[in-house]
Amino acid sequence: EDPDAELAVVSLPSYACQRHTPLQHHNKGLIGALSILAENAELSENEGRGVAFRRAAALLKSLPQEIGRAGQLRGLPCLGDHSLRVIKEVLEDGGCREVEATKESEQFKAMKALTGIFGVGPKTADRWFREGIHTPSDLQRSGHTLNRAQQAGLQHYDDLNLPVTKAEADAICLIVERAVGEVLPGAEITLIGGFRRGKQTGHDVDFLITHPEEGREEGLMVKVVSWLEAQGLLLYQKTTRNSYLEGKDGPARPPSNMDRFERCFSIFRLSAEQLRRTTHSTTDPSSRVNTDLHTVPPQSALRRSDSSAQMDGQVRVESSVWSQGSGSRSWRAVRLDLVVSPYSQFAFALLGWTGSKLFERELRRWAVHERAMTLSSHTLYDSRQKLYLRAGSEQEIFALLGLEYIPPCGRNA
Ligand code: 8DG
Ligand code: MN
Ligand code: MN
Repeated sequence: EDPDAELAVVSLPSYACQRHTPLQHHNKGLIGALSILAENAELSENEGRGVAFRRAAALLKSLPQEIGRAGQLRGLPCLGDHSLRVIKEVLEDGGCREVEATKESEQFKAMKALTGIFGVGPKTADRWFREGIHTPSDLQRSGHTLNRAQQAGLQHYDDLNLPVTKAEADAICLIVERAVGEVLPGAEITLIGGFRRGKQTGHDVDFLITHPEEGREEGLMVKVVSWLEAQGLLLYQKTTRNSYLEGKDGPARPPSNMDRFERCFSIFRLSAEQLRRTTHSTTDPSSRVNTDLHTVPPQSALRRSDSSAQMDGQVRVESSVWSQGSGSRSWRAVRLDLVVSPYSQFAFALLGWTGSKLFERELRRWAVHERAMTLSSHTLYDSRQKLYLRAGSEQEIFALLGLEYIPPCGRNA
């Protein structure tokens, strides 16, 4: 492969929602460098700077080949001066001083560690950092009063910072499906977030719940959460009735049913037995591979320990998460997000909660600046015609926005 070859891409559109951004891309080093700077900007609450680095990284993710030299980037959108400087340095020197300095900075490391606690955002983390608290252990020792979310976050810190596998997501899906079926027959549940985009791991599991008869979904969240709690499956939960005024979705006025939109942030107690049951019913035994403890293969967080299985007829659950230290664990904590939407808003909720976060931001930016429309997870408002546009599918929403349809796997911006 000739690194000096000009890129085959003549031009790429500038909004991420106009491009396919696959999960697998060809510029891992450059994207890694830009992502560190984006993360640092976000942790410093410099949103504009964060978005600029995210947009540059997303552009590189949508390129069909590896960049060998900076000249190949000529004419491409989304690459600001700072991002270009970083890219050039990485290409020429194999690394970037600003990125290395950021990675090694005490502040960056501490902010990452502290915001890695569920319930802790950059503001709180920064306050603690300035008090000399750099790690979760420092925080524990400090005697600070923590809210319920932060207490749970600290308690389950290690688990919640381990990636959630697709197999674990599938196991939780079966249980939530059962809960939903018990409390409201006919209700439908859809896996959203990163797993819907094809990711094999995530930081949490996200589900969208609805019922084909408009109105039947009302009060559904409380019932589902109560059912899960009664089974001892939730280690923490906070349910909110997402009134439109609290939302960050823009200036459009809500239709009357807006206040039915409910969500729940929770920590799920996934048992090894639940995971084992799902994996055994969904995977072909011949495809079950023995793996290194640190490299869990896609689709399978489990491996069967044949010797022990032969000895005592039991299957041991082993993966980087499930066998730590001496014995295997009987359960782990997993972040679980639930959203309930009325059927009439389902397509908007599906599009709005599938992500990625940058893709969503780009969709809304496109809507406002290119179409004079306001897109939210509830509706699309056309400010020229002064009316709400309805849609029954994601395809229809893309069409209303004048965009080519991008399937979930192409939304990994
Ligand atoms: P990961 O968990 O696999 O790491 O990534 P993800 O699934 O893409 O991220 P996420 O943090 O779970 O968020 C999933 C989507 O949900 C994301 O596209 C943005 C969307 N989302 C929030 N909060 C809110 C909100 O307050 N309102 C709306 N409308 N969407 C939100 O995370
Ligand atoms: Mn997610
Ligand atoms: Mn989530």
